[in-house]
Amino acid sequence: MSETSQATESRSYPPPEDLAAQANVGPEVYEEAARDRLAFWESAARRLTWEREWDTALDWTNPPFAKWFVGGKLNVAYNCLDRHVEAGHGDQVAYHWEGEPGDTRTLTYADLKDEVCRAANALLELGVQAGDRVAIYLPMIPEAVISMLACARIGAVHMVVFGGFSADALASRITDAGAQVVITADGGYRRGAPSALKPAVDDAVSRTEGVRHVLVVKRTEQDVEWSEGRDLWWHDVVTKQSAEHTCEFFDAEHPLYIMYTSGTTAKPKGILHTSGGYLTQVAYTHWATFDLKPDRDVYWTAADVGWVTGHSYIVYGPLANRATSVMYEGTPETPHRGRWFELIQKYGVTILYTAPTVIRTFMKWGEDIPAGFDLSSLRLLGSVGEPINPEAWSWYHQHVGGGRCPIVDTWWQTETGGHMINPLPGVTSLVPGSAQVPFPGISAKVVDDEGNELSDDSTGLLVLTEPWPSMLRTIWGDDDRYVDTYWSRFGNMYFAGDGAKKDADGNIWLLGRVDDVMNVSGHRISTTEVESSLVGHPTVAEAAVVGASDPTTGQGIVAFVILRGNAEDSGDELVQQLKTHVAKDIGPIAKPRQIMVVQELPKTRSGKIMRRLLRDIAENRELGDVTTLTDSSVMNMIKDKLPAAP
Ligand code: 6R9
Repeated sequence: MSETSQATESRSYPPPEDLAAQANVGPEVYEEAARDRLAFWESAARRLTWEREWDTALDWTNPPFAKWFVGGKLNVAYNCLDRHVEAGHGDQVAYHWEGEPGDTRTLTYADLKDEVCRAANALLELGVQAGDRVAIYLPMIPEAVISMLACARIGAVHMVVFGGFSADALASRITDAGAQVVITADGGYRRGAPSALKPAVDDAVSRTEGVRHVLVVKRTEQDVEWSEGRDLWWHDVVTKQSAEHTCEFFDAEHPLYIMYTSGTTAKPKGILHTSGGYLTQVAYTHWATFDLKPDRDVYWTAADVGWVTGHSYIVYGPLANRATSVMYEGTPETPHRGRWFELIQKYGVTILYTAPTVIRTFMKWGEDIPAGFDLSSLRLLGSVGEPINPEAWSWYHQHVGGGRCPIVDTWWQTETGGHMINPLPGVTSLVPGSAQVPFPGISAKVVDDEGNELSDDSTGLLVLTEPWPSMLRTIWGDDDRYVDTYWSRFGNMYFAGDGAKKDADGNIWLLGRVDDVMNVSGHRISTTEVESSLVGHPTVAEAAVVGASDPTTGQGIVAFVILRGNAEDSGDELVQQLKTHVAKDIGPIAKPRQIMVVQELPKTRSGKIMRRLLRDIAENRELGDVTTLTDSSVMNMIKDKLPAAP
């Protein structure tokens, strides 16, 4: 198949008839939301249980500081657990949890409620009060979810740090958030071996002030250093608590969590989310985008809770909707490359949500692996984190979804809290590679540098023109930076930082971060487009493209590619072939100056390629901050392979 770059993508997949006939939402939601956006979000909020209903849906009198559902009171954990147990669903499985070594735990809604109440009582005993910050640095074990909900239950603000991040990254976040308690584990399992967490916490806490207690879950039984008085075992402190806890109800705008965004810029930003609007939008989008049927579906977000995707679509959305979920601790290749497919088969997963980077990895490993498992339970697939290249879309559609499952490509951000641009599976005809249309009740546009709306495939900037319920409320401790970063460029519109274009059918194509747009001899070329073209070549599994400064053209295109499992690296010949392929696909101006075949690419927890580091390499610079890489050794591997720059 050669017509796979975004420029030429023209396939369209209408919704499967049986799905459309029973879908949770139909085309009417777009009309309802267009008629009265606030009334639409109010009806979405009524899917939750409120102790007191709000007086005002939206207070936007002090933009860009939004308040949603003003006057309303609710408890987020109550909405995720107690109300389902009270309605007679206590025996329903909330999580089928699977550890990397193959150990399992099944938590029903009643079990989870009990565990959360115990943890809430323990936090109270440790002196944690509503509004206090609690850092969570755990592997993908049930205690991660339990800790988050225990905080929510007592009104404490959680701040989850991805377990793969360094002590440095943890220390700066603990300091910035002012956390008083850290919840961690001795370690977790990663690639077949126990990987320690506690030493990083000891290191981080020694460099910060204000941490009174470190609560430690025993997971791997590794030896740990112990600071008497400060450190406490989870099994000593939590397990003995009562499973009764009467929850308090908090204002809709009570802070729920802080999540630091991945280090694609200098100092990480503490994105603040609050309770009522956030839960409204994540619950509603989870239900509508994935057509979730709580009595039938087995839902799996295969991602880490340390990423916003885990917060919204492993924890809050699925639990608010009473979903049965799968949660998996480890990596896709442990103990073998079919592990995910084995889990889909074992639990009868019906909905799978993951990132394009994983799909491209599966492509590299070859389609024989998914073909070895029974994946017939799947009925819907989702994608998040990056544009999904049409080639990867087709592979996912065919080799995972058996050609029958719609793929919902969801564009959103840590800052937006929930889905913003995506198709609806019972309504939208899918166009591979495009996230397509704003979610009902969301207003998005593509504009030029002056803020004028663009259409017809002109490349511009994505903006959101109206406030939405799950929007960030500020950057923790830095209102000015919030205004500067997101609202100063266009005044009254939210600047997302993504390049985008809108086609004649109204579909929005995301083109990567604005700083990923290259300027070659005065032409704006998106890294995403060149990457998509490369991945469209039969030998390439994954590609990362950066613009490196060039004395003649301003910037020159430098590509790093990973080959598919069955492709042969014929050296120069292959590189020439790939250059010609891109030139034919997009145009001679997009022909890469240099292409390097590598084994791995530097990625963040969410699978985003850290192009900043590749640019450092392409321009022969010292490497910048690598604290948010999942594996910092890949940079040395790439450097070692490097020919001298031309
Ligand atoms: C949820 C999440 C946000 C950035 C965002 C954009 C990119 C996410 C995407 C996508 C194209 C999609 N992004 N989903 N680009 N299509 N479906 O990823 O949050 O980690 O904060 O990243 O990710 O560039 O601006 P976060």
